[in-house]
Parts: sequence; structure tokens; C-alpha cells
Amino acid sequence: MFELLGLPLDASAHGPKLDQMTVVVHWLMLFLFVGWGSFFAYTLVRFRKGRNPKADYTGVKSHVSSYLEVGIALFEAVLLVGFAVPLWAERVNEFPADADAIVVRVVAEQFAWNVHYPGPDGIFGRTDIKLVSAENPLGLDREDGDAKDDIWTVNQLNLPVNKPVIIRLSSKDVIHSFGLPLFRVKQDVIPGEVIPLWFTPTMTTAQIIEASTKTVSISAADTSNTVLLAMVAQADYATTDGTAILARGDSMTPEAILFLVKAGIKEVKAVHSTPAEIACAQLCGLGHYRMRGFVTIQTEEEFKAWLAEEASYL
Ligand SMILES: [Cu+2]
Repeated sequence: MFELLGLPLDASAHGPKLDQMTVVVHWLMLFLFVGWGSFFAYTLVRFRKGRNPKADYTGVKSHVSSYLEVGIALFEAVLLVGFAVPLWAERVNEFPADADAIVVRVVAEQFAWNVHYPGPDGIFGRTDIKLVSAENPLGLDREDGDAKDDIWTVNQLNLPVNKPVIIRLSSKDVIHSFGLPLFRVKQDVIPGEVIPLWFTPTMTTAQIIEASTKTVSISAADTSNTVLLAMVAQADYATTDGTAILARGDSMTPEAILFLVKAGIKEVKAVHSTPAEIACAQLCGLGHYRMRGFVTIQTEEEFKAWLAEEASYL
């Protein structure tokens, strides 16, 4: 069932429980669909006019259908009270302490994600709506002592692996939705509210790329295959006489695909160019489609080095 649902790779600690819940609910729905569908077909035949020329005013006397309905209601109650509610409570009540987590502010706007890190002092500096400009999308007040070491990025969220992350979401304009499919996170962003969420990434971007790499068969017809064109090669490819066509990390362009086909290469190892994205999951305006950010999960050392590099630009 898991494969059938086409769920994306899971790279978060809480993801397997959510996926399991999704699978169980789908099994129940399949059972109900087949059950009620057959019952409907049965009644159409059993109570057809030919067999029942006169209405029967007593009707069915057996209680089988009532028992069935009670049984299904019980099963649904168990799913809800026993699984869904505790799972949800874990997501919204059992937040890790700020000290044990990476805390990041994400401020959504039409059509970008502004990411705010508190810097080495761990305190978010003052922001002021009057200071918001194209160069300062967060309205960060650099005069404020706590703001001096703050780091911000646009559409790029870097996080360390295996450490809880707390994200405080807010919006500058309309309702957006912060969606991280690989990390099983989706939360509406409401203007005027700060909404926290947390998760723990369990895979680095390098591991995600490795796990998402597919062997794709190619033909000359694929020069307009948008799925393939959004991918990058995960191996080096060359013609038989050794002329390089594609190197690992290169985009699959129509020209490259033609060269590959000409060189007799029928399969390529490739991966989506941005395997981990922040997708806005709320139709937030005309530019909604381009409101995508990128998530990079790094090892602790890589993350520290990245923070240091960003700090060096201040
Ligand atoms: Cu949006």
C-alpha cells in the first residue's frame, strides 16, 4: 500500500508514524469502499421489481448491518482516539526545549520564504515593519544589540541533521502554507500569528540525493520530458570515444539527452535537481507557483561552517 500511495521519501523522525497512519486509513477506506459497493450491488439485485412486485412493509429483520456499522464506527474511533489524537498531541504539545533545538523564524511573503537565524547569541534581534525593504525583507534592526549577529536568507533553509528544529512561522501578507513533503511537515502561515512547528531531520541532503536517485530510461522523445528535464545526472556520461556528455550534477538538457541517445546510452542515473523543497501549499496569489524554497540538511560540522560563512559576510 505504501508504494501504491506514492508517498515521497521520508527524512524526518516522526514521518514513519504519520505514513503508517495514512496507510491504515487507506486500508480502512478500501475495505469500506468494497464493502458498501458490494452491498449496494446486492440490494439492486435482491430488491429488484421483478422479485418484489409488492412492497414489503416489515423490511429486513436481521441486525447484521447494525453490528457492522457499530464495528466500523468503533474501528474509526480507535483510529482517531488511539492513533491520530496522540500523534497530533506529540506534534503540537511536546515541543523540545529551545536550548535543545535549532530555532529558526520563517516569514512568508508573496512570493518568498525569509529565513531568520538568531546567530551565535541565540537571540532574535528586533525587527520592525518600518524597516522592511527589498534589501531588508525581515525589517531587521541592525542597531539592536541582539540583531548584530543575526543571519537571514531568502528561500534557503539550512539545518543540521538529527537535531530537533523549531520553526516559528509568520506571514507579512496573506495566508501561505509551509510545506516540507520530505519531512512530513505542512502548516498554514497566518498573518498576525506566530505558529511554531517542530521536526527532526534524519537524513542529510547528500543521503536524500542518494536515496532519491533513479535509473531512468531515455529515448529521443524525452527532449520534452519535463520530469527528466528537471533532473540532474548522478554519474558521468561520455561517448564511446571518451568525449564527455554529462558530468555528475549536470542538468539534463534536451541537447544532452540527444547526445546520450546518439551515443547509444539508454539509461541514466538521475535525481530531481532540488530533492528537498519548501513548497507553498496554499494558493496565495498569482506568483504562488514560484514560491518555493530549498532545504539543505547538513552534518553538524557543515552546518556550523555554513553559519560561520554567513556570519563572515556581516
Ligand atoms: Cu504562498
